[in-house]
Amino acid sequence: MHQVRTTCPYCGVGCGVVADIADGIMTSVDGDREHPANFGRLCVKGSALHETLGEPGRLTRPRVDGREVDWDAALDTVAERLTATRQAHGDEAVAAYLSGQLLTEDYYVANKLFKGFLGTPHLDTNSRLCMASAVAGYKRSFGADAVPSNYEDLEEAELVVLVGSNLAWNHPVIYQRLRTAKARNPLMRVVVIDPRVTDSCEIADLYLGLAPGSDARLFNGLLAFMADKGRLDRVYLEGHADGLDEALAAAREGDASVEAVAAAREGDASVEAVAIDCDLDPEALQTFYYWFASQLHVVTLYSQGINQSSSGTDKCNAIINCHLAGGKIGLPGAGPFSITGQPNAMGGREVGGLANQLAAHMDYDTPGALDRVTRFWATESLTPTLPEGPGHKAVALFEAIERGEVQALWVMATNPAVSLPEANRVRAALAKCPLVIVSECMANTDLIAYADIVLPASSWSEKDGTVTNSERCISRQRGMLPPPGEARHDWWIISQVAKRLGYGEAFDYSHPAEIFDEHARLSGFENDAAARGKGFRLFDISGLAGLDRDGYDALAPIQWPVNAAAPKGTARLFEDGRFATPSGRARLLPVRPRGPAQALDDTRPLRLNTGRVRDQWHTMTRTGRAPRLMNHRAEPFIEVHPEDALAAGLGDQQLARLSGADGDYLGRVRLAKGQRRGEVFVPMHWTDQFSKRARMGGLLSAHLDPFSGQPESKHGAVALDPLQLCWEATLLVAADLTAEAAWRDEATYWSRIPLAHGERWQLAGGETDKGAADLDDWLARLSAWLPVAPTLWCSDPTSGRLRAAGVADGRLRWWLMVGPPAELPGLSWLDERLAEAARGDCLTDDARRRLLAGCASGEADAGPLVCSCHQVGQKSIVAAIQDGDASVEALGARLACGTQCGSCIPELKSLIEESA
Ligand SMILES: Nc1nc2c(c(=O)[nH]1)N[C@H]1C(S)=C(S)[C@@H](COP(=O)(O)OP(=O)(O)OC[C@H]3O[C@@H](n4cnc5c(=O)[nH]c(N)nc54)[C@H](O)[C@@H]3O)O[C@H]1N2
Ligand SMILES: Nc1nc2c(c(=O)[nH]1)N[C@H]1C(S)=C(S)[C@@H](COP(=O)(O)OP(=O)(O)OC[C@H]3O[C@@H](n4cnc5c(=O)[nH]c(N)nc54)[C@H](O)[C@@H]3O)O[C@H]1N2
Ligand code: SF4
Ligand SMILES: [Mo]
Repeated sequence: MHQVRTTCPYCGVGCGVVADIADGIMTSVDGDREHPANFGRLCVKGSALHETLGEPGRLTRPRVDGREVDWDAALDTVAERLTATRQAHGDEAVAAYLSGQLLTEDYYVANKLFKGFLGTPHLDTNSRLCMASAVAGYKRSFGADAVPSNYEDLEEAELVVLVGSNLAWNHPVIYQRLRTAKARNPLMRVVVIDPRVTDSCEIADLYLGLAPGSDARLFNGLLAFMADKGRLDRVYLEGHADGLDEALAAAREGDASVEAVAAAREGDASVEAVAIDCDLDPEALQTFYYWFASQLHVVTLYSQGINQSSSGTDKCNAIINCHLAGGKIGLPGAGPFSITGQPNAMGGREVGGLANQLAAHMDYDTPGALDRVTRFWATESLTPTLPEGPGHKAVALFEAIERGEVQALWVMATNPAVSLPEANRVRAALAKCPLVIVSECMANTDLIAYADIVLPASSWSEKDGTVTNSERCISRQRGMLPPPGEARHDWWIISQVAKRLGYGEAFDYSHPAEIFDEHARLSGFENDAAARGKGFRLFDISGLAGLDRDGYDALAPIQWPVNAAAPKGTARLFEDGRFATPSGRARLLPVRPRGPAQALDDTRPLRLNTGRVRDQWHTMTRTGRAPRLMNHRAEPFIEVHPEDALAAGLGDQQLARLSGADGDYLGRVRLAKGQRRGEVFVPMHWTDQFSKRARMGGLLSAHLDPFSGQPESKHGAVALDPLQLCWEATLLVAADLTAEAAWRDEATYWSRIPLAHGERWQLAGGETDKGAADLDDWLARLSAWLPVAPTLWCSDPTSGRLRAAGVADGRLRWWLMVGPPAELPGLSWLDERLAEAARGDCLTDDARRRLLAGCASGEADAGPLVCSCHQVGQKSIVAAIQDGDASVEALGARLACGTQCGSCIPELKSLIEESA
């Protein structure tokens, strides 16, 4: 057995991971105690990494037009078809759509090929849906896309403001660090600003449940408050920042567009007026304003509740304004901190992966950039030359495909068929596009159905490269296992295509270390700190240029800039009050708040909020493979305020339909008191691979921020209605019987939930059927669905309940219960019977009886998983609380829940509260 240090491939915290490898298999993972992001901690997704690996479900062979081919044929075809498209329709008919989940080296090579050699500006990334507004906001204020703060600043702050971030679920290790710091420093305060009560509120001293989209008004109000109370830092402003007067004038203008406002309040920035516009209690708002205004050490941490908005850039600047105005930046424990989502969102920004960027923090309009990059890449003699201006941003790119202007698209490591707004329209555009190339690790994704050419990529644990986390820290991901089948590294695939296009010399890489070296050299190329405004870039890692393979392999985590002036990296930016603008001074921006772009009306009266759940990662291609991550939220859901549910005729756990601009969504209602009235929340994770119709991308119209082009994914408009159903059923099937899944076609609703030894399907249907009580109907249905006919069954026609099982050679093959899932007997007990069957063991007589009768009370289903680390379900926890264990510590002592990664502690606390 040996150990390899690497970096987690999920969120932007960028935790160091130590993986144990034995006989070519990763047997376990642990947090790296020496990594500065996590110091040994991991969250539940990180600690389940080894459970998501393995060949089943992976793409292992290249495919062209549905046929498996060898690599030579696949690469030749890519090159031929790209060339044909360019010849027929011009260079700009070719485009790429990349991802913050590519490694920096993959990203660099793709950007170089498309922008540098194919001469098309149309290369964008899913960071457009994620960080684009934060990038634009930083650039407008600081002159560079640079996150000033770091994780330690969060721990050292006296006030931490979480705005539009559910840190507890989405950056769990940083949340745990903050929680620990707060326990150590009783004076530290935490404020959560989010329309929805989230688990992050567990450590909040103050929660502001504002009207969706009203954040700019709130921070404008704060700026006016600081001015009114004499809390501006005049000395800092004089020395280091411009634009206060304009920003303050705009802040005082008030706002008439936020939807909670009944009457326009032009010219009123009093706390009361702002509170009305944001639909907040004035006293609570005033408290926040006092805390912020009177405290120097404030970190405002913001994420998608700010960025994913049609005025996201302005919202970022409204926050940054307050920090600049109070001098709360460039100090330990202070700064406006945009936390990144994807593991390498930051690396993508560094190489220039956004369509408005060229390379290495140079934009098209950066003085001298085009010429400099042309010389660095030695493309002077090429036709075409480098594009001269920005390309299409993500949403516009798919519109260009729809119009037929872009005829060839190469997608790498992202799933636009799910994650873009108007996802059904995106699908139609993809279906129409003459050439769609998809580089992907997994065999079944919604996007692959639209691909003409499928290229199998290596994945985490197989590939080598670097990622940059939220605090500008560059860490190594290290390869330790061979890719399955013929899967290859992304950088290799791109370089091979480049060679076939005739650019062999410029893409003659044999290892990612060489690419990293080139990237590091470009960052420092003609990058003179003395020449601010004349091509100076803050992003400079020239100090890492020239690393040989061993040096690269041994690279320890380090924060950029890394150069001659800062050979050990830079923990915090702007400590000297010098910014990256031509004048060296930061800018406050005038912000005029705008509410959500999507209007509500009688047909779609509810505000749609979308986001993440604790145990899933995006489209679930990896986390969906770990059964223990599937049970926290097993099915697609809709969180609704109890009174809105009542008005719609819906109860908890009932199935319902949301109808939106571009499609609908079927999910199970979760009554949520923390949800505001008139608003619903759905997860972004489910795809056609896991449920019949639960893709949130089809609910949203594309409303874009004018500066960043980022779509407004947080403020849709929907209608909520019950699903009219006659039956609901739970079907458990052995893994080898799931391929056909004939029950899919008959169900109005289905959800697939992988188990350790098979699959669980939640089914519902019969909108026009006569119902579930008829036993003959069910037996016929089951015989049509499954190769093993029902062998055991029992039914209660009066209540419409049925239990049945298929047993072959004495072994359990499937099990069915008609009735709502709330009545499930022990799922893990049933899964264990499937495990027995897989081992060839027969059912005992006792087990046969229990299959029909349900389980003894001790084995009843433990309910939805709360603690994923120790597999503790909600029902067991509630039982323990009722038994007297009414504290997190007591529950931990009895059931072990909450004792490992700590992510479920907020949920434990709310269960204790609810039970009380
Ligand atoms: N478990 C898990 N963790 C992840 C990911 C994942 O898929 N799963 N993805 C990663 C990625 S790529 C990203 S970008 C990050 C995202 O991390 P977050 O930004 O924390 O994630 P979201 O859940 O999308 O949205 C955050 C919050 O914004 C709130 N919000 C909605 N509208 C508004 C508003 O108008 N104002 C305010 N103030 N808040 C609002 C939502 O209610 C939600 O609680 O997470 C990363 N971490
Ligand atoms: N409504 C709504 N929409 C949203 C959001 C929201 O909050 N609400 N959030 C947005 C945000 S912030 C984000 S980041 C996006 C995320 O959305 P996507 O990027 O579309 O989702 P992922 O599932 O992360 O897609 C990554 C794909 O790359 C594959 N992959 C993984 N590693 C590799 C690799 O090394 N190489 C290759 N070639 N493939 C690989 C995975 O199997 C997966 O299919 O969604 C956005 N869309
Ligand atoms: S916090 Fe993020 S980076 Fe750390 S283990 Fe969890 S998912 Fe991975
Ligand atoms: Mo993201």
